[in-house]
Amino acid sequence: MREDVLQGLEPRVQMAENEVEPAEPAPVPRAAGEPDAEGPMKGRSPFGYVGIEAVLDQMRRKAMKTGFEFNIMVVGQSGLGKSTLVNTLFKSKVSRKSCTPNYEEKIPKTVNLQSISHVIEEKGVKMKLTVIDTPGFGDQINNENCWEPIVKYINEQYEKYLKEELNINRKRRIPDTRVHCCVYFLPPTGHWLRPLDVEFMKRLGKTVSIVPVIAKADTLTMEERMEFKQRIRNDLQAHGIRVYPQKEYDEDAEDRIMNDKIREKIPFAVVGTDKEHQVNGNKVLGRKTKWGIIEVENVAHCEFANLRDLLIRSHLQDLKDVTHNIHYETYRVRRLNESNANGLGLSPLTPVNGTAEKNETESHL
Ligand SMILES: Nc1nc2c(ncn2[C@@H]2O[C@H](COP(=O)(O)OP(=O)(O)O)[C@@H](O)[C@H]2O)c(=O)[nH]1
Ligand SMILES: [Mg+2]
Repeated sequence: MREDVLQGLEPRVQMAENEVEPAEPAPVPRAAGEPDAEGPMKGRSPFGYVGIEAVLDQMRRKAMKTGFEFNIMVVGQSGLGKSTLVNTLFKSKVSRKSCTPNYEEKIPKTVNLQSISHVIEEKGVKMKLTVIDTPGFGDQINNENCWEPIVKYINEQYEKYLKEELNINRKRRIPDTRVHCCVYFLPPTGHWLRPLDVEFMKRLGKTVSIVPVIAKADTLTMEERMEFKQRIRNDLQAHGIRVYPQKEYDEDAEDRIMNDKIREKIPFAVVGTDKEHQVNGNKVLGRKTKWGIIEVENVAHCEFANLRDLLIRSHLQDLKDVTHNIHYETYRVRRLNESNANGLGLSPLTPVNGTAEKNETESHL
């Protein structure tokens, strides 16, 4: 056979002639005119390379086309810088700042949940980011049960997803409103976890991935920060509170090493800002103080960059996976068991509100 014919049309036959006969029969040669599926591999040994790695490109292209959803909840007292930090994280006005100037007057009667969605696009990748703000949390003198609306909201999103999954004509892509991460803001007191913090993280830790942060860390000295962080870690351990990333969800040794580094640093002492300043001729995000400019993204100044890297650059997909495979799965199993125990089968799920309240009561026992 002529070389050009072999190359263009029957590469496998050519190899069989030139090399050792393969153990398995060579695949049927493509007919003339059929597209060359081997693309860049033409001319190389077809037995040495299959091209499976190209699936990564396919996944990437698909993911870019469909985009993805990420839902982040911020919890903490008013004025701790929640809105500012979310804006700093996504470098845009994604979270509404409180506009009422008088602090006393803006305290709402109850915790009031607000969710705002934005589509953020960077280098062709689209992300639908939803920020769920919880104004009013911990603002009252008696904060008993102020976590209830939050538990209710989280469970309602699981219930919505479950209902969609159980639908006979279910959507190909179920809209995902589940909370993938809950950033819990600790006031920079420099003391210990308050009973409210313990209660909140204890109750919510098994339902959602919690990332605690020390808010407005610029108000503490470096020594105070280190001490406060250590005390918080001790308190978390003493109360059996598991925050993200949990040791038991590490998938392998590599995960463990990476996550151990994060666990050593938790809670991140963060500073947020919406202002840029000139430092050595460069524009940086920072807060101007009497002592100079605190650069938000400089790891020598605060741990904002560590938080950003965890939430967006290194663990975003893992947060989604943990939400789906662990928190949602726990919810799903419990709900399906409940339905079976009631002899109702799967379909007649109680309405979202009723269910959420029921689960909420259970989780408070
Ligand atoms: N010192 C300091 N002030 C901050 C920080 N982040 C936000 N603030 C200020 O604190 C006030 C309340 O911030 P805001 O984001 O509205 O708090 P939220 O009520 O928790 O959403 C604003 O005046 C912010 O400029 C921070 O990291 N350090
Ligand atoms: Mg706010």
